[in-house]
Amino acid sequence: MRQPVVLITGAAGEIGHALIERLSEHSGVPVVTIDLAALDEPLPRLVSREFTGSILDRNLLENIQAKYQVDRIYHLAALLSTRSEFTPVTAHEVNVTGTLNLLEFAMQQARSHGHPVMFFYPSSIAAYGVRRGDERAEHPLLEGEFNCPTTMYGCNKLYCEHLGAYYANHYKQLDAEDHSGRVDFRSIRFPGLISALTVPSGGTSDYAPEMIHAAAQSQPYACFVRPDTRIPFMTMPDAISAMFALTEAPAEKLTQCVYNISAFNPTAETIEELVRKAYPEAEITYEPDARRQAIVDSWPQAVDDRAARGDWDMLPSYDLESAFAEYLIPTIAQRYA
Ligand code: AKB
Repeated sequence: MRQPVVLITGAAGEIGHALIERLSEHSGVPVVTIDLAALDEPLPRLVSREFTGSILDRNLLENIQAKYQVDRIYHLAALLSTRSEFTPVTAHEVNVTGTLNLLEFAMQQARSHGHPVMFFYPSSIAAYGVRRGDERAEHPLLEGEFNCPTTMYGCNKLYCEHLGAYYANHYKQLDAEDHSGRVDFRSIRFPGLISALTVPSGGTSDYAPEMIHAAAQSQPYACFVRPDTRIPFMTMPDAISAMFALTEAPAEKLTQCVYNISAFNPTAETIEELVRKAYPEAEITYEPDARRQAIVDSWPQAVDDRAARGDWDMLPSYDLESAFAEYLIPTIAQRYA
C-alpha cells in the first residue's frame, strides 16, 4: 500500500516555507517535498520526506509515484519574474515543462488510486500585460482582461493556467461517468507577497519585502522602482489562508478555476512611509532599474477579486495598516532580535 501524502514542489521557497508550517499546525496529512535546495530549519522536521531534486527529473517523479499515493499537489516550483528574464529558456523549461510533468503526474496518480487529485497552482499578476497611462487599464482588472503578459514568467503563468484547465476539462469529458482520472485544477493569481519570516529572491515585487527587511536590520536600501509605482500586495499568512480556502471549497461553488485575490495596493512611497514610521532611522533611496521598472509597469495597479470573494469567501485578514502594525513589524522585530 502506498502512503497517502500531500506533495509540495518548490517547497524551499517563500510560499513553501509558510505552507509547510501551516500544514504542520492544521493537518495531520504527511507532506512530501521536492526542491533543488534543501529545506531550511525547522522545516525538515515538519515533513515526512524531503526529495532534493528537479521537477524536470522524470525518474524522481516516477520514484515518488511508486512510493506514495498523492491526493493533493501544491506545485510551487518556478523561476520568478526578474530571474526568468535573464534565463528565459531555463525559465520556460522549469515553469512550463515542469508544470506539464506535474499535471501528467497528477493524472497518473488519480488513475492509479481512483479518485481526483487536487492540483493547486500559484499564478500571478504577471499574467497581465498593461501599459501605464492606458486609461482602459485604470480600473481593477478582471481575470479575463489584458491577458497579454510581457515577461517570460508572465507568459509561462498564463499558459500554465490554460494547461491546468485543459487537464481538468479534457479528462472530465473523456471520463464523463468515471471521475477517477481527474485533475481538480485550482489556481490563484497572487499579487506581490510580503512575509515577515522570509525574503524573496528573483521576483520583481521583491522591493516591498526587501525595503522592510533591510530597515529592520538597519541596512540601507536602494529601491529598484520609482516611488509612485503601485501594484497589489498581500501578506503571506493571508495568501496561505486563501490557498486553503480555495482548495477546501466545494467544487460546485467554483465558477472558474483561476481567481484573482488582493488585499492592498500601495505605492512604493507609501510602503516607505510605513517603514519609516516603525524605523525612523531607515536609509531608503530610489535607484530605479529600467528593466525591473518596465516589468512592474506592465502589471495591474489593482485587480478585481469579486469572484474569489463570492465563490469561496476570500477575505484577507490584513489591510495595509494592520499588515504593518499587527503582522510585519512585530514579527520581523522578533526575527532579527
Ligand atoms: C514576482 O515578482 O515575480 C512574483 C510575482 C508577482 O509573481 N512575486
